Amino acid sequence: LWITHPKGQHPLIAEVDRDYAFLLSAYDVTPGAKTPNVNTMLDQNIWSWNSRVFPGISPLVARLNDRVRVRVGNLTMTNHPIHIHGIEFEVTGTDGGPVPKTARWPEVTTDVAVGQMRQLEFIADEPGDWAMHCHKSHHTMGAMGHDVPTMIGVDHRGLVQKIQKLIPDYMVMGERGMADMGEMEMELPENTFPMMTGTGPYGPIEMGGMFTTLKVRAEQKPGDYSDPGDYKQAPGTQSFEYTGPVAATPHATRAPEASAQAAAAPAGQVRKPQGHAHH
Ligand SMILES: [Cu+2]
Repeated sequence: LWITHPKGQHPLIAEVDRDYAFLLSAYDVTPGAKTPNVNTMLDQNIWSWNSRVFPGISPLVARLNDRVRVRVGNLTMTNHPIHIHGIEFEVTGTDGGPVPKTARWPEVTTDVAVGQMRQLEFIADEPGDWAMHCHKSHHTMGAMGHDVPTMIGVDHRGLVQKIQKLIPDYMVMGERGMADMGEMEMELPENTFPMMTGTGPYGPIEMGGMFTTLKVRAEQKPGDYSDPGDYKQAPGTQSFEYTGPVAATPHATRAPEASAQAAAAPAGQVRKPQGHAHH
C-alpha cells in the first residue's frame, strides 16, 4: 500500500487523529490444503483485510470525537461494499485524488470496486463497539461457506441420530440459517480455520472473513491503538425481553360492502398436485 502525503497543508486533505489502511485480498484454499488454488478467478473462499480474517483482524480504535481516516484498496476480482455501523462517513478521496467538499455525501456503505482505492473519513461521535464489514454475506465467512444446500425450514428432528448410526460424525447445516454454523464445535481439517466464529459479550457472533469492529471510547488515550475490550453499556440502555402483561391481539374487521362482495364472489377451488403426470 502506497500513501503519498502532501507537502504541507492541502485544502481538501484534513488533519486526522487516526489513520487506518488496509488492502482487500481473496484466496481459494481447499479446506486442509497447504497451498492456494492460484488459478481460481472468482470462487474464492477466504476473504481478508491485510491478509487476515476475523477474529484475527484487530479492531479499529478511536477516541470519542476523533476524526478518523480509513483507506481501503481492493486487490480482489470482485467489488466489496464496505459497511460501518454506528457512524456516518464521507468518501473524501479516490485513486484520482481528494474529493471536492461539494461532492461528498454521508454514507454508511461504500462499494470498493475491483482495483479501486477509497478513502473514508468520519467523526467517531458514537461510543460503542460497531460492526465494520464487507456487506456481501459470504465475504464474512471462511472456507465451507459456499456450496451448502439451503436447508432452511427443513425439519431435521431425529434425522441426525439416524444418520449418525451410519456416519458417526454427521452434522446438519443451516437449519435456522447459516448462523447455526458459528455455534458448531466441529473438528476442522488441519491448516483450516472455522467458517464463522468469534464471541462477543452475549455469546457467539458467527462472523469470519472481512469483518472487524470499530471501537469508540471516551476514555481512549490520544494515539492509543490498543483494544479497549468489550464496550460496557450504560445501565438501562440495553434491550431486554418484555415479560409483562400482553394486550389482546386486535382483530381485523371488514367493511360491510367488502363483506357483501366477498359473500357474492364464487369460492376459489384449490387443487393440489396429484403425482407427476402433467408436470
Ligand atoms: Cu466483500
